[in-house]
Amino acid sequence: MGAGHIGLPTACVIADSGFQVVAADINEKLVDAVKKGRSIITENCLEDLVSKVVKAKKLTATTDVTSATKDSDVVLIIVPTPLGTAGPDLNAIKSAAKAVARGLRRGMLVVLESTIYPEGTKKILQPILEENSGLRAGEDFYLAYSPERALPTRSIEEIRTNVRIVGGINEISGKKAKEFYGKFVASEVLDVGDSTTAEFVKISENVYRDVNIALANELAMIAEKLGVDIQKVIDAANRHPRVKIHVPGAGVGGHCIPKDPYFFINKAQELGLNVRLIKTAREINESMPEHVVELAENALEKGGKTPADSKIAILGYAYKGDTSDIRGTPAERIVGELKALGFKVCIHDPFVNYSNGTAIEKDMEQVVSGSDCIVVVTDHSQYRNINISELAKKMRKPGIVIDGRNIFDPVSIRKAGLAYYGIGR
Ligand code: SAJ
Repeated sequence: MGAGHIGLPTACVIADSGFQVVAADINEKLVDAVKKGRSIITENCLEDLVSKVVKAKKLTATTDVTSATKDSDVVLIIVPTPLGTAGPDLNAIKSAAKAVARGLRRGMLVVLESTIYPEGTKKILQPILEENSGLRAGEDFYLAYSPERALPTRSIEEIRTNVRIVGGINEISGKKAKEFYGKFVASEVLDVGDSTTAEFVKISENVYRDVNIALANELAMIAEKLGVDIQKVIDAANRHPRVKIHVPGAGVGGHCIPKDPYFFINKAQELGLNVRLIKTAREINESMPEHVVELAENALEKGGKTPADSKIAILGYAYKGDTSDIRGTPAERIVGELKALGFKVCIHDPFVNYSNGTAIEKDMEQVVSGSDCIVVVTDHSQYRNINISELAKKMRKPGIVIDGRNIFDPVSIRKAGLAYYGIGR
């Protein structure tokens, strides 16, 4: 249930391992594309795999979740839990659960893969399934949690090869889930003993990343003031066998890392706890787009430019390199704030075609030509190979580079006659 960014690659991997799979989704466009052996989800190798398993008649698609459930032995719920005003929004899980419950039969296994609050499988999902089916979880049907942990751009490979975490609402449910995932996961399937622990694992992983990126960003702020290059510091510090400092940058985007900390923040509040570190990390990372705007604004002012006579070229709109995914991208805020300040902004991205009414160009030369300032927002591979001296020729004086992903060598940029500002360098 749910044939989106993770659901569809998962359906394909399972179908490719020999199971008969039906991808059920409320989005007709998505379902129609799958029926034709195509994908409207962009993910490496996905198009080919959808086509292969549909041709082999191993994967079909439907918008009728209840009948898809009736025809199945295992149901995986893989729907989004986007950040709403009061925290992560669980409505998709709840409505999927109702539709699944109406098709539930004895002996089936239901697994939730979407990120949810700790205790969510037992306290949110289980009652909906039981009330709408009249069956008892853990007795009449089995219920487990197994977080999807695949990195967008490498989803197919990671669904197949990452260690798979499972936890049941009772022992037999965990055992059934482990047995199922063991049929197509190439590495270990780790039963952590219960669904709440499995939920906790998933949120912890993304919080770990958020807090570590925030630390890198905070160190970068100190380095910037001291005139120290944070990348030199990180490269040297990471030679220590027990240190792994993350990469400071223009902001943390995507649909997981900026949202998942709120599962802990809200749950902790309910438990009477104040999780200061997790909240502060969010604040630091959320402030980074604004910092990038300030760097550009200050550098242009120093160069004697006003917003009215400045053109800014944004390189990259996606939330991370080499993807067209713009969910939660820091670029949206950077562009919005620069425009609000009165700057003329042009955007280049090799993969992204649109953004809320703003044209995104594919021709980098056109975007960069005549600009006073370049702001790198996304670390697309192609930007790392830019010919700096050619770039300098196309820009207007004074020529400023704001490197929001620390992908350039400051020395070569300055040698080319451009001013360089990175995050912490
Ligand atoms: N970023 C930094 N500095 C870093 C690393 C990343 O600023 O050192 C930024 C990136 O530019 C990007 C954002 O963070 O804007 C997130 O990118 P990401 O590649 O780190 O993570 P996601 O959101 O694409 O995928 C994460 C993954 N989680 C972990 O690595 C712990 C993935 O495995 C999960 O499946 C996914 O979240 C999810 O669905 O939860």
